[in-house]
Amino acid sequence: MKKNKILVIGSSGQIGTDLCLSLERIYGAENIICSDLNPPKEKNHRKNFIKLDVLDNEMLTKKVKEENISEIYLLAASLSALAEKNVLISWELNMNSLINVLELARKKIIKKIFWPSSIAVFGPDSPKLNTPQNTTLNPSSIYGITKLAGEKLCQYYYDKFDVDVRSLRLPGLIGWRSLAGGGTTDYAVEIFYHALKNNDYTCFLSKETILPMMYMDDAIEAILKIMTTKKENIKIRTSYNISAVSFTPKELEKQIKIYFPNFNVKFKPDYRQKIADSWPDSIDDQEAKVDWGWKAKFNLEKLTSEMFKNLSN
Ligand code: AKB
Repeated sequence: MKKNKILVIGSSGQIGTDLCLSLERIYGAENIICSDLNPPKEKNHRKNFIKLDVLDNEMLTKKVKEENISEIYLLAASLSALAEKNVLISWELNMNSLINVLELARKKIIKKIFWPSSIAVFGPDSPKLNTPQNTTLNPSSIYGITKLAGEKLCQYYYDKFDVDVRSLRLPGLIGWRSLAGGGTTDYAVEIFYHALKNNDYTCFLSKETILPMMYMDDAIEAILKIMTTKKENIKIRTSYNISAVSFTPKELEKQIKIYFPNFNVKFKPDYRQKIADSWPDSIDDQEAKVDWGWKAKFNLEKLTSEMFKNLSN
């Protein structure tokens, strides 16, 4: 009998780059199919890379059947800042990719799905501090609207067709293996590259903009953990709040200056400021802690030291 495999869609992006490595380590590279429109930067990490457009439903279904895929991690998406510039394309990508994958599960071709939601589901009228799991959700960005609609679809497919789809409301992610792309929280990755290369950085958010953030290793652990938790323990089928750390660009600059005392940040807020202002300062992730034992490991000090250690290597 052919072994079940895992398909990662959007494997060359920020989360995919790290997640594929971990999945390959755990399940064996021969069981992980990495797919994207663009090939991975580090080819040696990707044994099984295929070029795949998730919006090409016929090709997606063909590949899933051919490779005997049982689980899909759907990471392809247009993030918040990019989506504001390309509303229709982003709507199509973010929604139709999810529908295509949910349909594969409804037809029992695959068994399990991971799909990331975001803190972008919250809006200006959600509580700012320790934003709870269940609260007012009126996102003002098109990205947030796609994520909220996606959460509702996940719940619907679970209730109606017993589709095992699991999801996390991810904050801004900070990792060293790849740059972020098209998000409002991207400054928190770019700034590290600038600290190493130049002595200055111009931040597109104001110095006091506080946002929820997470080191990539924590995010990967959360994804692996929620996907391996027993089905009956997954009580939330929209998407779980998860949280690690919250800080402002000024606080991050201060932390970086411990390593690079001459580093200097200028602040020139642009259109992304409005998106950031609509998001929470911090997140309450009680349900994730109780239901599947979530706990973040990296605070601002630890993530800064890990970033510099790995980037300078
Ligand atoms: C973005 O900034 O758009 C993302 C997110 C918080 O979902 N990083």
